[in-house]
Amino acid sequence: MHTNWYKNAIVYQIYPRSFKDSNGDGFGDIKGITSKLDYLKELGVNCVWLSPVYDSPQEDNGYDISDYYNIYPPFGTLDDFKEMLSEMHKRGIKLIMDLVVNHTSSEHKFFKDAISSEDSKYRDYYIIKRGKKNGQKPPTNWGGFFGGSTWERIGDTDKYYLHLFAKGQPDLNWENPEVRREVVNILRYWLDMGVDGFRCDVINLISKKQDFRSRFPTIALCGKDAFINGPRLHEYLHYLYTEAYANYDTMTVGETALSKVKDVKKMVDPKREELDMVFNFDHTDSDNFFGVKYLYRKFNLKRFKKRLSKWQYELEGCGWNSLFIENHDQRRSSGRFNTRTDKLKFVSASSLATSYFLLKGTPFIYQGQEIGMENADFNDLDDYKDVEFKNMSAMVKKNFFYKLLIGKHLKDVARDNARTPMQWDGSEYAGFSNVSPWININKNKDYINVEKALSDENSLFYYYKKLIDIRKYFPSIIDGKYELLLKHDKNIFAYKRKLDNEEMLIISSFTGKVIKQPIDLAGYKLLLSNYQGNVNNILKPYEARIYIKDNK
Ligand code: ISL
Repeated sequence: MHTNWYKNAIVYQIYPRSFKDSNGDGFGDIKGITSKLDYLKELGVNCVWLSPVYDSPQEDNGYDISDYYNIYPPFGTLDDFKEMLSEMHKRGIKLIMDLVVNHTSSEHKFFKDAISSEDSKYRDYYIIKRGKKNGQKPPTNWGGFFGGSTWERIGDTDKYYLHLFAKGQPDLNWENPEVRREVVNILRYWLDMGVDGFRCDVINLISKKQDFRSRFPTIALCGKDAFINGPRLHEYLHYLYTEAYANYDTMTVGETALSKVKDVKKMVDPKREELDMVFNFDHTDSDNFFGVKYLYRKFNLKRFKKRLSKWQYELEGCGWNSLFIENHDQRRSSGRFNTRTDKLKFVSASSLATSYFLLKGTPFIYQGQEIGMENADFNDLDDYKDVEFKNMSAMVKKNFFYKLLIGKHLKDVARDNARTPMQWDGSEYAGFSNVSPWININKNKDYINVEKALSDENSLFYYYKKLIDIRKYFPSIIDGKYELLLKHDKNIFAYKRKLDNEEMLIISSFTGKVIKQPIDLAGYKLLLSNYQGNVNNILKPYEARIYIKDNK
């Protein structure tokens, strides 16, 4: 029943509210996605990860679910969903959905019932504790992912509910077996409909230490040892596997921010039957301190390589990696990781793409990444809509210490940077919609758009397409061992992938300068480069090359 198709998957992430609006309300929808499947087919991906489309009050753009069995009406209907799924399958594209089960929305009927009375059948579905000082103070000093306390008082009672994210995202109590059973029902419902797997949102947070006591104060995420990689996490993951995934040919990828490789090894060891792979953020955090994106730190290639390589080496033979440089929570990679938005844009973006795409694991492309979409960079702070941004800006306004520490970078790291509408063409609303959309379109839509990319055979789009072809063709890219070269070089990311006689050599320059190319290329044949006319011992600005050698 269970195959390893996830190893051959090339995944495209769709953030539905910003992908394509089909009915002129300025908001992306499911029919819009269906209308663009031929575009995905042309790119060559064979799987889509769809960010949440379930019914939701949208406080956190759908990561706050009020009904797991229905679609948010502005996205369309269940019939639209089934049609999209069948059109994907016709094109050989699988679909993994976002599974958000660390928390529900506060509008979910279970939560509404739970807080309506101490005797509610659903009271124990959530984490509700008595506050300190007769309910005047929260039960603990824990700090949440979007800033502020993790506790919200229930009316004027002395009780508080736990929410690691926004107030409208109460955490579920996984200690309660009925909660776990309900999650299995949700999984089976979508799997029975034909969905191929799940991206499991913040799945490393579902098990909490049960002491519920305060911790030594820290600037961010105080108390995190109580909720990251909790004591029963592996047990819960295995339960979902045996009760749901085992009966279907699924792919699962868990989001595990701030988990360490040693914790993840157990989650992705196939023998333990938990998850197929996880998203870790060590490499995307290489331009900040302590995994806190507001604490900006200059990008450093050695650190980036070291972090990626650590996961490559540590999971070799015992688990699988996911590979990504963008998603809906990260700012755009264009202009990040030493890449450029000037005339070196194409070479720098394609060099970065080469470096991550041919590592061992399943690659993900976030919508718009393939055409080099850039940060929103709005002038007016009111144009940012994200709940995280609003909470953090409010904190910065209120607190001088925060202003000093993080105020400067708020806009650079805003999640809306990657959430502006997909730029299909250069028309007034970028071909996304025929009315003004829910969030502004990037000013650069005239020259960065799909229509332009498709009409230029040297575009980033076609470069990604070639990388995808290479992944599909050469077995060493799927199963070959990884070997980092030039570990101490601060400008070049180079590595080998080896399987039996087949050996691939990948070289990516991360600098705008012309530099020496130090690797002996004897016996290698050039497969792809982002320049024409390569000179063996010289690398042009951001030059990338992929070589093959047959050791027979
Ligand atoms: O975006 C982040 C910080 O800016 C991350 O810490 C993020 O909150 C974390 O990776 C969890 O993300 C996921 O769960 C959140 C949701 O807001 C994100 O969009 C989702 O990817 C809560 O469901």
